[in-house]
Amino acid sequence: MFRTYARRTCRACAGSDLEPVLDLGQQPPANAFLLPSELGQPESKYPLVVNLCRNCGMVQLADVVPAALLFREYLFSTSSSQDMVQHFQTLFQHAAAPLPGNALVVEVGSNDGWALEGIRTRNLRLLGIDPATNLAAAANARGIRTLPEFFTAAVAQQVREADGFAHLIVACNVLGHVDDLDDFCGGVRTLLHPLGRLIVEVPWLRDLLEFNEYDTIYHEHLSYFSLNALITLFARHGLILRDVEHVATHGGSLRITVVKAGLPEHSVDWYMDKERQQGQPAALQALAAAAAWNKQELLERLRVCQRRGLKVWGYAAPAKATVRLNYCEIGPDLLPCIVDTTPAKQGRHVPGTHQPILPVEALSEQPDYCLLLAWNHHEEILRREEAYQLAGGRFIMPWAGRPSTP
Ligand code: JHZ
Ligand code: ZN
Repeated sequence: MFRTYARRTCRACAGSDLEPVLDLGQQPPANAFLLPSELGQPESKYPLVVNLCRNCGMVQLADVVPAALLFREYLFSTSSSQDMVQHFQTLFQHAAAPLPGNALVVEVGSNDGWALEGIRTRNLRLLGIDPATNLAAAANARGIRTLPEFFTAAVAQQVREADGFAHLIVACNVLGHVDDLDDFCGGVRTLLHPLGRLIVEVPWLRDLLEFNEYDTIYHEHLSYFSLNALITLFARHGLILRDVEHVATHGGSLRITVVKAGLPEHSVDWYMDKERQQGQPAALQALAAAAAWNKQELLERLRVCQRRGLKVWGYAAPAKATVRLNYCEIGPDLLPCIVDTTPAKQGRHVPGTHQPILPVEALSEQPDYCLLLAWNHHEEILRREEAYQLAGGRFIMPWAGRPSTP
């Protein structure tokens, strides 16, 4: 059992006016899928309490599980979704298009390196940085140079000394995982070329609140960003948030471009307005009730299926499945197993609720329904599992709604 530490200052503005707004109870680390031999042993669980900074509006976890426990061996790989690989490769292809020959491109949180693959044939120097030693080794084995490190100011300094400035730094779904964002921004300042760009993607707090995406709240995700919090953070480090796009990934994300010099474009004001219209403090207060409502509603639907003798399995074991199943207390009695395409997850069990994870080929047993726990990939999954649907199987969404039609 590792010890958590309580964070008392805001990760974006360094203020200390933090107010608890949601308590999801004691939860296991969402990606700590258990080996069969670990099933009988006591499991580590940690508090999952969300704070709001009343100064800058940043939403963030109160308790920090050590990063070394969460990220050094990582079972999630980007390449588990073809749509996501496509999304990131396209991002790199567009962002790299205007770069001078031989420019350095750095991806922070490069996972298994599949995003960088999108520009490997270009005349550029590519470098991935990712703390997961298993994933960095896989990327290196394919020739995508990857440092098995957390991105820190010290690592940025080392890279700059060895490779020079980076014209492009990309960090997708990584900022939320970083406890010391000041150190991260310091690293960006050190490594980014004066005319270079940092491109960041983070799930957007507005969408989390709008669509009740409480299952994306887990220990790995220390921050849930509003645009206002991002601007505040970068401004404290002399970095300018130049433009914003809204992208559909992970339930709705912001893609932002950050530069060392320049002026913000109109898109920044436009999305700031969207946040103001939502009225975030009120929407945050409603989140606890929305999560509790989902729990009751989902349990009821599963019980009805059980009473009618219908077989319901889970489809996909993303980190967010661990959160939803544990928070809703959905055990193997209501949902006996889960199928997932990731070989490293198969044969393991969901932390806390213990459903076994089977290969997707097990769907040939034709459960009546599959609860689609990786709802963010629903289009790809419905495409992929056509045979199951044609044979009469149906997907159901984890929020109240209709079964899908094939
Ligand atoms: P997916 C990850 O969260 C991890 P997770 C991380 N912490 C993060 O920040 C977010 O992304 C943004 C399976 N699958 O992408 C594969 C199928 O079985 O929702 C994966 O196990 N069949 C870095 O873990 C899971 O679903 C399929 O056809 O919540 C998807 O996990 C497809 C497409 C996926 O991320
Ligand atoms: Zn703050």
